[in-house]
Amino acid sequence: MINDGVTDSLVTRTVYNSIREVAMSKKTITKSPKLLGRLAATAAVAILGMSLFAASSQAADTLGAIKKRGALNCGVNVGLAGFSIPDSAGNWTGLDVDICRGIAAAIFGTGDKVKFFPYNAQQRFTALQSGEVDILSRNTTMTLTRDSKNGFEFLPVVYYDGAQFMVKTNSKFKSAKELANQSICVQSGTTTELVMNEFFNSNKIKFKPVVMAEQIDSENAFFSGRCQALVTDGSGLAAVRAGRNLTDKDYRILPEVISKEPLAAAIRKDDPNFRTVAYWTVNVLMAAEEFGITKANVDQMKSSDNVEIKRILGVEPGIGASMGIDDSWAYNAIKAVGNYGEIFERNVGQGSALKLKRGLNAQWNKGGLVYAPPIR
Ligand SMILES: N[C@@H](CCC(=O)N[C@@H](CS)C(=O)NCC(=O)O)C(=O)O
Repeated sequence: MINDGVTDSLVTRTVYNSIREVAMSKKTITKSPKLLGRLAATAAVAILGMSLFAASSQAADTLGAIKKRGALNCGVNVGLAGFSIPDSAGNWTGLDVDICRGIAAAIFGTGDKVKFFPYNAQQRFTALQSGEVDILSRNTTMTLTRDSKNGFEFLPVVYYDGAQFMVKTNSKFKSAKELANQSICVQSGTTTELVMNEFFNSNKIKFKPVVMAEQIDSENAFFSGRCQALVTDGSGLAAVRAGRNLTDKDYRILPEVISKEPLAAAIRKDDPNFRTVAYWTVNVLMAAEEFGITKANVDQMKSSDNVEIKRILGVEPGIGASMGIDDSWAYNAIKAVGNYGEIFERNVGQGSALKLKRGLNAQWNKGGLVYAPPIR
């Protein structure tokens, strides 16, 4: 079984167990006629379970519930500089936070109608599955099993990342391959735990994993010298370092990028209408950067002659209405948080403590992977 920080849903587990039970009893089928009845019943339960799962994944009206509640419930990290962090007054900022504010603005006209719920790596999936939050916007890697086993759907990638190692700058380590027999601090319930094992095993390097459930314990173990390296997403390392007012003069990130970690917000696969709104809001923030629409010029841009800009900003009506929201959905989202480039720079880019380069996160026509499909 793949351990990808995935928590099985009850229904998935029940169906899986029923099918396994059927498979295991196949051998004795001819010896016990009673068993045939039991098998039929077990299979029926499995099918019922599957159809209940399918029904529940069709039935919900998440968008309606959000509108009725008057706020979007957004799951975020407990505190990761640049991505989601509360200030002393409890105001949340960060790239992941702005994605939720943008979606809230598309629905309600203001980015303030959003409630933030902080989760550690292990809690996050149950929170989304149980309906405690409508969306999980928390430095989460899009993977197949998080989709297939948890019943999640990922929105467009907001940060293309990869796992890396951080060491003390004055240590002897210049490459991850020099970490043989060293203690490596890692957080459980993450893709990092998995890719770190794969990296060392495939390179036949022995190492000592120090696995902690809470990021803070993992960080403390590393900064107190219990581990020689800390491993997580490159952006996470920059965030941890910046969060402690440290720079590359103190702690260095080693060059090997040992995995692909496309970070994206996740939603339940239960309401296609909410999916449309959330998915296209992230896209439209990216399109806004491509078309030069900013938080500052969005009003002027309404008089642009460009037909795609007109559609985006609702000057040419119909797009918002087609999703069951106001035609100024994109105008409101951009006005609330700015375009994707502004969100990036403000929170994690050169204008922030993290100082991350755009790299893969540049627009497609600037050498990156950020590519919004047509808004039409
Ligand atoms: N992107 C990876 C790692 C995400 C992750 O949880 N990273 C850690 C290390 S930066 C974190 O954010 N921990 C904070 C916490 O759990 O409070 C994943 O989706 O599994």
